[in-house]
Amino acid sequence: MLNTKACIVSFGFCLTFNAACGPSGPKYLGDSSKTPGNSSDANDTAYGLTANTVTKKVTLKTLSPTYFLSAENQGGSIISANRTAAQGWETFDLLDSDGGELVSGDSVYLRSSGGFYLQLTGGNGTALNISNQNPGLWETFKIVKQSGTGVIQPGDIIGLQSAVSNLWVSALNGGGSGIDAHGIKLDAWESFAINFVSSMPVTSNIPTASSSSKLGTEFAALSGTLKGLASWYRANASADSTNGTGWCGRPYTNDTKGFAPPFIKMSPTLATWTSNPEQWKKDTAKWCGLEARVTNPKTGKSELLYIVDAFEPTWVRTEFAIDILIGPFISLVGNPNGDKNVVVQDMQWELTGNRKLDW
Ligand SMILES: [Ca+2]
Repeated sequence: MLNTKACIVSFGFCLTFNAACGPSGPKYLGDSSKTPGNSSDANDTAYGLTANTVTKKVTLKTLSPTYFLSAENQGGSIISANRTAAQGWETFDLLDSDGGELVSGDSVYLRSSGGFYLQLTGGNGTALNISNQNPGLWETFKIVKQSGTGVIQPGDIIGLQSAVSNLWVSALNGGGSGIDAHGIKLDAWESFAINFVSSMPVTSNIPTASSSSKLGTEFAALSGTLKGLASWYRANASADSTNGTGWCGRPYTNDTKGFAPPFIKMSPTLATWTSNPEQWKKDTAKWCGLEARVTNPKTGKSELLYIVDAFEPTWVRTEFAIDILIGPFISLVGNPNGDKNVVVQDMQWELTGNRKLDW
């Protein structure tokens, strides 16, 4: 929540910028007919999505040092290899063009959570961005196992080879900063461990726990059952300072099983998306996606909700107040019919120790 408009405005600008001003040449490797992102290029149609295309959610991690690939702001601009934890921006749709099993040698597209495809750009012919929404030849990569052949399994080491240049996606210095596609073979910097999010347990880096004390000392202040005022908000309403994307970086709807704890709990440094996005992301990396059992003390009704957003300090009346998306709020409390005075004074919430990687 807070004011995400600035971010999204600039995000929109990026999108416009890339669509209008994206690289239009020079062409690469003697190919005189291909323009990045131009889906009307004749040969692009051979690389488009087909009825058979199968999509898997994946994370990709460099090997040494280990960092996750991340689409900044969920796509629309740059992609880097500098995140230590996988959340929404680090989770990609891998589109297996011919469907069936994902096997070594398949043509794939990598799409960010915001719907943007990894793309080889023009210019020097090795730059990558993740800002185009129309998959074509310049967005096509061959996924290849580092060793062996056949079906790609979770944890396999793979490389991504551009269909345009035949060069390999490469993490600069092996990980920790940017990526490009300058690799001439599938070497160490071109190697990524692939994992399929759907095949991962919901719980990942945080152990399953019946008590949130198992979350670690950094969560000590939020262990056990907390009580606070619970209010409601809509996912995309200017009156609620929302625009359809939470501060955890993912789009949501009124029916998302999500809530926002107080901003101050999530960012002790008081970084915001607007003031310091990098610090904000660091601060909230441990919060976004955490699962909580939220219980209405009046009815005993409870729901498992996930942290998807931050609760604007101005409106936080009690230390453990939470703001709940309207859909689950209706389930827990009933329909407030637009009345912001409909709140629950002592809503109970307890972190379960599970985390949903989507957030
Ligand atoms: Ca396939």
